[in-house]
Amino acid sequence: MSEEGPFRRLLNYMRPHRRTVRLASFCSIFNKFWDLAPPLLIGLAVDVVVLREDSTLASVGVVDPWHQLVLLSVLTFLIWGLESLFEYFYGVLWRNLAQTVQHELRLDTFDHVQQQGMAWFDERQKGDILAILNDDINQLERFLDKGANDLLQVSTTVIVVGAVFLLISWQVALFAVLPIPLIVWGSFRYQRSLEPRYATVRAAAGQMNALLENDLSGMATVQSFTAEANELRRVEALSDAYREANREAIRLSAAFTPLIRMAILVGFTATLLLGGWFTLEGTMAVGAYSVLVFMTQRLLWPLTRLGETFDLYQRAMASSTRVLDVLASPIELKQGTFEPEDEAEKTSPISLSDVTFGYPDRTVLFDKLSLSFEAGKTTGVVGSTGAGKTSLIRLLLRFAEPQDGDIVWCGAPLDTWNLQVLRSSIALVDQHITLFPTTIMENIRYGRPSATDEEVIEAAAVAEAASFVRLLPKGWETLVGEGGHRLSGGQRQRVAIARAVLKDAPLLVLDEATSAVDNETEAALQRSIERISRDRTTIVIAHRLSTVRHADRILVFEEGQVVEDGTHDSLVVEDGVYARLWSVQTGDTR
Ligand code: DCP
Ligand code: MG
Repeated sequence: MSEEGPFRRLLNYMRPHRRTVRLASFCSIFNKFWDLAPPLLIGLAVDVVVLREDSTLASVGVVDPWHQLVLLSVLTFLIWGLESLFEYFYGVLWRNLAQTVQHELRLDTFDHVQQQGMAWFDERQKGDILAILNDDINQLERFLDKGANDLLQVSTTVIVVGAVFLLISWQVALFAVLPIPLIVWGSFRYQRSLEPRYATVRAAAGQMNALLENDLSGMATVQSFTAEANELRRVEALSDAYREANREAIRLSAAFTPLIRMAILVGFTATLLLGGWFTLEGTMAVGAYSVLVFMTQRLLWPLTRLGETFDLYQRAMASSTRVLDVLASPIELKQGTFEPEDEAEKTSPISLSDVTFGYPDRTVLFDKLSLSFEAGKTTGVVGSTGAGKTSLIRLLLRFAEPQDGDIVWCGAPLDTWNLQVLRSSIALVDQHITLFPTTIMENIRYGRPSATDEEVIEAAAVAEAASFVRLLPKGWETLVGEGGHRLSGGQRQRVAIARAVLKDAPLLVLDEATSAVDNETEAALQRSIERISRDRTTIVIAHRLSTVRHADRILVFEEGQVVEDGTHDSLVVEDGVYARLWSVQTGDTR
């Protein structure tokens, strides 16, 4: 959280647009300026017909009343023309600025979010981030579209009308502007108390979004447990919390306009009575009196709309706090500069020495773990669920950072690497596969966007995917649906393997990559993987031991420690954890 107020922060963010803001403000102010002129024209017209040759206009040289009226008409045309012109300009400027700022803010925020480490995402809910990127940014857009102009115009009105009153009669002006300090003071107080209420509203909206997102992506689970009623209740509770939060804000917000109207009434009545009295006494011209009466009208209406504008402002500030907080959240992942020489990754082992790591609020997972993945060889990693196999891979990709110890590849600790170079050197088939809602062809091409169709098909053949793709009615152009849900688990895995194969990186990591395919396909895949992992550093994580059987070396993990290390043959003979697992899987239950 920043110490600065949200408005300051927003202005800072909008600094590059300050010229446009200035120009738009100028147009808003001048539009109001001309908009306030008609009461003056009416005053002058009354003045002409009442006083004729002694009118105000006569005193500037136009003596003939007819000439005065013609002059007034010309002025009217001019002023209305100017008013319309400035209205057009401020409309175009503010509205386009609102579009530009929301566009840039969305891109900046998303760019910033994409640079965050996985720990940042672990702490947050996707739906809430989504609400920030959509709703909150739109809220800001609405304020810039309309609210900024409203605030400027109300201020202009108060100043111009105040000045005119003062020129005509300081006594009347005194009474007319009397309520204004009260209104300003009240507005600030009101604004202050509205601020936390709208912060609550935005937080509630984020919570609700997060639940909706969860429910929608887990709809199959919801339905299979017939938990629809339950979920509806949970959504209802959060939606109700949102409504309540808004109700709190509305209670205050709705009282504002009537209160201001009452305050203004005092000023209006004072003008009416006092001005009328002066006119009757003959100390004030009839024209001046009509200006006063019309002007108080002009003052009255915009001020009553101030409530609405402050409301918009306060909502926008609550939203901009949320957006700017995300933008200000530090990127904890430090970028290094190291880039290996050509081919160095292919000949250098990856060594972990005394690596200590634990997730936040969990017990330590790796305690002084030391091991090394030999270059150009295939290392199998097995072990019970929760032993830390996937976490080890997360450390290699720097999705998580060790609290102590070093991981060195190509002679450089991973945290000194250029992050993009490091990650492009690793082709990962994740345990939880994400496919994108596009065609199979494009999903595989994600591994290397420059690849030709032929290269994509070749990679698919290596991953044993080509055969099933050809049988699909739309073949390579088949849409896989959100997350790849329109493919079977095993098909999804093969598309993911093809994607990693196409990436052709020096380190290949397969985390339970073939767990969902049948034995026959797995055997075929095994042969392909053996071919592509030749002379490539490969890490294969699997529960099915046949998957790692032919690895050059197998590491057995238990609770974050390597408890056994050797080839399949040596481990089977050793009669330890691995031998026991092997006998279970081969059906030999001694
Ligand atoms: N863990 C955590 N926070 C995360 C990920 C994991 O606290 N963001 C915990 C859960 C486990 C431990 O870390 O207790 C190790 O998890 P792994 O995913 O590394 O375990 P495996 O990959 O070995 O298990 P599996 O075989 O089930 O994939
Ligand atoms: Mg795992």
